[in-house]
Amino acid sequence: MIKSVSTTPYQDQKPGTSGLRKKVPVFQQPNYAENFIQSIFDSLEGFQGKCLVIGGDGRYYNREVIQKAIKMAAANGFGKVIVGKGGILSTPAASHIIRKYKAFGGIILSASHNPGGPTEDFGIKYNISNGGPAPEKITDAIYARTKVIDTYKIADFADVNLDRIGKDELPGGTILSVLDSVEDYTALMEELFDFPAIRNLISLGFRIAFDAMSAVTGPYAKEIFENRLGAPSGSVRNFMPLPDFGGHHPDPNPVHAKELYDEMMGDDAPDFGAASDGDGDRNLIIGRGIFVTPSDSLAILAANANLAPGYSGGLAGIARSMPTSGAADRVAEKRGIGMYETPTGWKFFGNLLDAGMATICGEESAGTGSNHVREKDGLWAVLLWLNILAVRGESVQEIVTQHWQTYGRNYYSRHDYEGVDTEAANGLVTNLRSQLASLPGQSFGPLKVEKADDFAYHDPVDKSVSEHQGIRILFEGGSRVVFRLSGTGTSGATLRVYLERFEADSTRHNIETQHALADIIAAAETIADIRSRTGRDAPSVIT
Ligand code: G16
Repeated sequence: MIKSVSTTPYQDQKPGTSGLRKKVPVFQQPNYAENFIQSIFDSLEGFQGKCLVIGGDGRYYNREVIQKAIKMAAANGFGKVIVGKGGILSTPAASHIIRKYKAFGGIILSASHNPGGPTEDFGIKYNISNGGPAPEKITDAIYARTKVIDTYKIADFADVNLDRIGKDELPGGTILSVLDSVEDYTALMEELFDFPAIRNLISLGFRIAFDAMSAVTGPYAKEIFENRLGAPSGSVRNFMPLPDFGGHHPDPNPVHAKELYDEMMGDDAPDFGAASDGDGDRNLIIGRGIFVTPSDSLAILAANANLAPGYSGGLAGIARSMPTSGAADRVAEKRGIGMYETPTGWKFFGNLLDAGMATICGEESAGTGSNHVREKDGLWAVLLWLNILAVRGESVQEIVTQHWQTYGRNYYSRHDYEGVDTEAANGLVTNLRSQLASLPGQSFGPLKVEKADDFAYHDPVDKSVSEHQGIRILFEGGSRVVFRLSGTGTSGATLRVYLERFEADSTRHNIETQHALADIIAAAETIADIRSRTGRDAPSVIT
């Protein structure tokens, strides 16, 4: 039986960089999740009888919302619902399942790298039939709908069994299929990468340490690294997905994966360290004694991708988000392939990938991926690194150093000021905007501003325009600082300050990063007045 339930709208359901993210108690308000899910369905056309994929990263409240989403999908007329076993799908696996089973779209429940638990974060996002996050046109329509919604539809049947793999017909006729995506995902990875070469490398004693951060990639990583590639048991750590990620931030960076980082910097470090985040789309790459920045990782993967079977024909082009360093641009230039600069948010890569203009994409926020799915993919990045290491037979350190010698080094760092008062953060951005016209020509220490703007993206495929995507201050000589407010935080505002300096001279490639960027850090402070406006003496996180 289908029920139509009266509801009242919430005014705060605007999707951010990647869907709607809020604290769990916000999602637990009456009809909060239902309103948003119905608003998604109300913004779509033509899904009657079609298939919807539903899965999440297993965080606290995942199971409850999955049950609601299944009942609402059935009531709204979807003919089939595919759900991950236990309600769990990593974000890249969800993208793959949508594509493989030609679904109409998918609902992904995740707040990515944000902490989980009864008072922590939760999120819902919608992905379209190409497997990628809905473009702004759709997220804008969803938001508009949330503001006026007055009813939602839900089927009145008992909770379904999410733990039994197989198919069932739900009352009303919708087919429910529960599957274990590890098999499908692993098969895709085996097509792209030279598993025998990696297995051989590992059999020769190459040691890997993968930290699943008590999050969704654990079962995938165990299967791939230990069972298929032969890494000794224990190579994959924290592999049991937990609803609160063991109380940690499942954010793969040197700060939140500190134990792994310290081990990789210590004596007797493994050869290769890596981690992934809450929903499996981000990655951290560390060699023995060297952390690889996500921007460098993108450039190195793009320069060497042809060593993996899935990319042996070369790349059509590379895309990166605007705040990501220009390291990949140098690779694209040398190879004579397309280079695209998009706003922050994986959704902006979808059109370029669908049009065959870009093959590999990446972001400074630890996301890298390719045209194999339409999400960034943590394990994919780790496997491409392993494939390159297996073929080249060199260490991470050697590969990175040689890359810098060939292309120059883009020193790069991001300073985050988290939980800043929203008004203060907005004031800081407004103040920066008001300076854009007067900054060019001004000097800050040794740096002279060449150009300053508020980044706007003109999508070359659908011609849509996205404005106000970050304040860029470009200095003569190629250094720059970018300021933007995060679109994924759930408390107050997070100011992100992205700092970059290019160094061609290889005798100057071993400077400590913060030291190498000191002039730019000082200029950023003077221009934006960060300390007095945020009331903070220092960033909360430096990566
Ligand atoms: C999401 C988006 C990414 C973006 C990141 C950070 O990642 O998919 O494209 O780079 O947020 O965004 P912001 O700087 O606005 O916080 P994830 O891994 O959180 O889904």
